[in-house]
Amino acid sequence: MNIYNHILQAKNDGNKLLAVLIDPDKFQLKNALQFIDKVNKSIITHIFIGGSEVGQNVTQQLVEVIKMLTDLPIVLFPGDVTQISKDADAILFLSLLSGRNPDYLIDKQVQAVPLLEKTQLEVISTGYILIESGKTTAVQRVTNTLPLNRTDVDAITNTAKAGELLGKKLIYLEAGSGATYEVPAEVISSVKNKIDIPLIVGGGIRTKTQIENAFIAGADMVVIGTAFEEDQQFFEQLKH
Ligand code: 1GP
Repeated sequence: MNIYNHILQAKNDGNKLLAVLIDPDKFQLKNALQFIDKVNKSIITHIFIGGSEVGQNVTQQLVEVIKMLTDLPIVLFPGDVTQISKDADAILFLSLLSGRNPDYLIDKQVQAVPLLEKTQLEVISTGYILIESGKTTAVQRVTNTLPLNRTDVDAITNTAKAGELLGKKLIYLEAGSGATYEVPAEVISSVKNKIDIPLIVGGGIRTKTQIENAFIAGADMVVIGTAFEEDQQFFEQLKH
């Protein structure tokens, strides 16, 4: 089964998914063996690879190494076209729907086409929505866009619905890596009630309770980067 159909099936069956986000810019290759061993023994279902500010070729190297160490699906979550690796399994083909910068709505995607044509990557069209989270995050800085106001539930929900109507296969609510506040539960549940496609939520989630709250509110998949980077004991805590 391809990766999207698996996510869709999990959503329909009510099985929750958890992704670890590895940022090639921050991750030390020498720690890969130990880190991925923890990932393999945990409840994590997907490995996302990507970041807002990543040097050329770093992603390709990282994907090659991680692929040797795990059977989990490797999904690119690219901040730029330079982060496309043919050795991953799938790519979230992101369009930044919360912003009004044409570069991140359509231009990067056009640039990506000739690169994607050289790969077998499963391309998953994803509406990416950045939500204000208490500080200026890297996504905001790099894309030069404003996040949506976290209290404007209608604007966020309508943006997500517009993404679905445009044909996106996933909606990703993003507070930004290292966010002070995660996406509010009322935002997640409002979006969930409005769309039929799977819903991913990430940014600023650091505790088991926050993960559970996101799932209860309606997230089908939660993505965590910083908490695993900073505290590998967190893998253990999630088992209980
Ligand atoms: C994934 O950007 C997030 O959507 C990851 O955020 O690093 O705060 O977990 P954290």
